[in-house]
Amino acid sequence: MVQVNMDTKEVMLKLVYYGPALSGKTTNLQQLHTLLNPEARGKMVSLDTLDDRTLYFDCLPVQFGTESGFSIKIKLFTVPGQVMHKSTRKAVLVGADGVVFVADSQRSNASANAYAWRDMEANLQSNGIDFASTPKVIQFNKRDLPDVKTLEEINEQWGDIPAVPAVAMKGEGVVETFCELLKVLHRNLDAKHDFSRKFGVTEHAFLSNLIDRFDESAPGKQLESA
Ligand SMILES: Nc1nc2c(ncn2[C@@H]2O[C@H](COP(=O)(O)OP(=O)(O)OP(=O)(O)O)[C@@H](O)[C@H]2O)c(=O)[nH]1
Ligand SMILES: [Mg+2]
Repeated sequence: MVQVNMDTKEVMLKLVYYGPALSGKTTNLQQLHTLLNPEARGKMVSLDTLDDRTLYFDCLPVQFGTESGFSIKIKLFTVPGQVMHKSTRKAVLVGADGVVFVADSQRSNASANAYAWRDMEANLQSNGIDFASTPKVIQFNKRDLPDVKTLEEINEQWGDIPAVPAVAMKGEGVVETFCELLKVLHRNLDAKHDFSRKFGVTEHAFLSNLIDRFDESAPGKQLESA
């Protein structure tokens, strides 16, 4: 869980976007790549098929500094959602510090979401990562499509786990989802390393440093900085 190197003042995080096939995991990383300032992100690598289905993973490095001199280095990954890529999904989850579960909000996708959720839980556990304490956020994507579950239904079903509605294709909810996971992760760092007190990186400082790296026009930026 969460590597902190005190000598170099670096925090290294691996975050994985998980979910059923075609839910929009790759789209989330593509949007983050577009919305982040070039100095805050590296090259996005996608290992996919000719028709853009993820075959192994996508990877996007994100990096930002804090006033107290810490460098936060994040590697974002996606898994391939198609059922047949089970062993690849497990391999991508190795060493994950947090997950975004990208669900497809359409009612017709409810069982695919549930299957992928159980698959994620099993793969985390078999990698020796405790599912219950893993920081996680659910994104309910594709809110633009007809016959999607209402937000009330979603809250009722998914309880305490933070849920963010999104239209990833348009960039809506993408920044919010990422920031929500980092909030949960900061709390984790606090619990483990007493991060805020020892190193002067409060939750607000942590998030505002990240939000500053997004383009002015990024959906969610104004909301988050308010
Ligand atoms: N209508 C709609 N389509 C979306 C949205 N987000 C993504 N899509 C589309 O859904 C399709 C699949 O998106 P991807 O991001 O490739 O899905 P994925 O989860 O990476 O799929 P796999 O790699 O196969 O697991 C693409 O055609 C996207 O343009 C959305 O918010 N609304
Ligand atoms: Mg993909």
